Amino acid sequence: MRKTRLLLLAPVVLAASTLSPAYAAEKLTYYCSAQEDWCQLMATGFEEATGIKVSMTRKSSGETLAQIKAEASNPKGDIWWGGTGDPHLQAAEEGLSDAYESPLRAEQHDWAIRQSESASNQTMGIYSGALGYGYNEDVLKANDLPAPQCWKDLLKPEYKGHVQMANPNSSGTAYTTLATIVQLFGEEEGFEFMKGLHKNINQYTKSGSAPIKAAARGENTIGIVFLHDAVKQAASGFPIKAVAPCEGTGYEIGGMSLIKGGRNPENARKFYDWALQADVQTRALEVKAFQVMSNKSATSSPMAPDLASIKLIDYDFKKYGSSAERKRLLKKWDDEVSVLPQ
Ligand code: S7P
Repeated sequence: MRKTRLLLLAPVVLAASTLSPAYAAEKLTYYCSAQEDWCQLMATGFEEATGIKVSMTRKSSGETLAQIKAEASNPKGDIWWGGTGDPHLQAAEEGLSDAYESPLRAEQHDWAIRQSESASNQTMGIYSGALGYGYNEDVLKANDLPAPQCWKDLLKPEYKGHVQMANPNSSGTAYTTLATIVQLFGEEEGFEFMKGLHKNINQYTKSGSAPIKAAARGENTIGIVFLHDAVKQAASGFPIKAVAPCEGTGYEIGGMSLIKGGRNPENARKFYDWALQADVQTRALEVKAFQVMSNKSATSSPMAPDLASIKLIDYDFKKYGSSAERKRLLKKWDDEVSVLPQ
């Protein structure tokens, strides 16, 4: 009889503790769209630094945006860290993120602050990196293929079945590719390029870095990815060569946003400030993440792609990160490119 009463009381006690501020102060629900190992390093680093328990979900940039939208009436996440800036800008425009100005702001590069200002401080630039592709030198040689150097080389018939990229709906990397090609060649020629490329694609993956990981394993030849993701594979000992395409290329400003209506807003701001520190950003090198970090004092590796030596386009983040343009381009790609026979 006594036992039953105790059991009945237990859920009540649990519910009360869930609501108590002391309990809430120890949690953070963290959505991450960078590479899994970097996401994990940030989660454990923050837990060690603060004692706050982190619950992490890793998904690609487009997928995370879709999840935050789906949860908007009952938000589950507190902070979204990493992933390309365009979907973070779209989240800001759609009122899914909160404005915040960190005390660490003055330590950040101008490009990171500009990204934030362009979205009324509802997102923040945390790293930058150029788009391009990488190929497996051994697989290329084994197939007697020439080394590609330009975007347009990827349209050549000899590369049929040798090129892989992600699906731009799920992947921020692939959406950056689509927006880059449109900005580089104009919309009409850009879509002709995407249709020509489609003929050579062996698979559209869900995650942006999957094509270069497959190339590293020898299961693919050329992967369209951010250059730092190709360099990561080379630095891990795989025969991967990174290519900054001869015509010029786009780039990303990776984002961080506070999720509107998150249950632990104070802890989310703690994470935000912590993630902007130079020493925290320098730790990216431990997992071979070779982006240019937003904090001006973060250390970069000599292996990191040198953005100053790459022909970068003036990527229009405002336009291509806007909700209407991103939706329009993705629909057009779905309707006119992905449905074509290969
Ligand atoms: O951390 C590496 C990186 O390439 O991953 C992010 C990427 O958007 C995540 O993958 P998806 O393409 O699948 O969204 C980039 O922001 C980042 O540089």
